[in-house]
Amino acid sequence: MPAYRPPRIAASEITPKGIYLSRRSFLGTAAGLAAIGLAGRDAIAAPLAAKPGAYKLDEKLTPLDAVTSYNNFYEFGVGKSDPKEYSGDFKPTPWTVKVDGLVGKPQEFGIEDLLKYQLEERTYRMRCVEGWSMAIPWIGFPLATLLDKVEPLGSAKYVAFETIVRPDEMPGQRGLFQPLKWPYVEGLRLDEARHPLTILALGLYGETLPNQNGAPVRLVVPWKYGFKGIKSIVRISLVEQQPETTWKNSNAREYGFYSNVNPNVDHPRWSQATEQRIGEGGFFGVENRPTLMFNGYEEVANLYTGLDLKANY
Ligand SMILES: Nc1nc2c(c(=O)[nH]1)N[C@H]1C(S)=C(S)[C@@H](COP(=O)(O)O)O[C@H]1N2
Ligand SMILES: [Mo]
Repeated sequence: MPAYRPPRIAASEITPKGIYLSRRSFLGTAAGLAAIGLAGRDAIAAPLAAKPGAYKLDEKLTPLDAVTSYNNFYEFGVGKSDPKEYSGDFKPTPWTVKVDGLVGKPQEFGIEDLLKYQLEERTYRMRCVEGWSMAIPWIGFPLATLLDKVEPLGSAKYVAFETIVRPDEMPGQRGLFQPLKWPYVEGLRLDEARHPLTILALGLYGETLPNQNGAPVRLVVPWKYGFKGIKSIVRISLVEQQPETTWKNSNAREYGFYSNVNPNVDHPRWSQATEQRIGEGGFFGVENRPTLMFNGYEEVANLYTGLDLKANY
């Protein structure tokens, strides 16, 4: 989310170069794994087994090549190709996630610990506030599973998340131009955090997360704009007050705490009524498709009963 209306996405920028997988059933096969190896060798570390989850999409998957080369991850630079290009020095292992705050049992979790939870593959529709979208087969587990382990206290009302600060490995965190204040922080209301759709992702497309997608662990909240999906998480804190969030801190008029996908509430500088699905549109460019309320995940509507979604954007 730069401070200007992003340019229309050039078809040349998003046209998949290699093989892409349009059927998830292909993934389990040897040919599927070989194809992933060819398309994403540079970006992806290791296969990650997961049971097929209940959340599937009857939509074409966004090609792996686009998922791993058209990113927002300002710690590696503000350009869409920067995260892939400049995340090669980032070391996602070893890693621990500290879970603390208003909990009965604060704990530190290694990635090995998180990998023991029942991992599911879930294909989610993803919508960036800038107007582009993807359909991504994530691998992860419900955030609620982790929250249960630490036993939140009754006084906990929100969950705060924090990304790592590592200027030595993240070129966007060093140098003269610092687009954001570090660490990148995000937050959810506790009931949003516990919603079964909210996951911590450890992989995508049958493999562990590439650095540019938030290795080794990131948040995925499919009914909210993409910036809620904080990457490379090192700390999760249960708190009483609404936590600070990076984009609201950066520009509160344009970005709010809730950030629910809502075609009826425009960004001050552009409409949110339609979106461009990355990898679609063929030679002549990208087609617009309508953006759906809550990104199509209407089962979350009851979380917001009585809340004015125009005022609470
Ligand atoms: N730490 C951190 N997390 C982040 C961002 C970032 O700049 N830093 N960008 C956000 C934005 S704006 C989007 S759209 C998604 C993009 O996720 P993807 O690159 O895996 O598609 O990551 C989100 N998480
Ligand atoms: Mo975004």
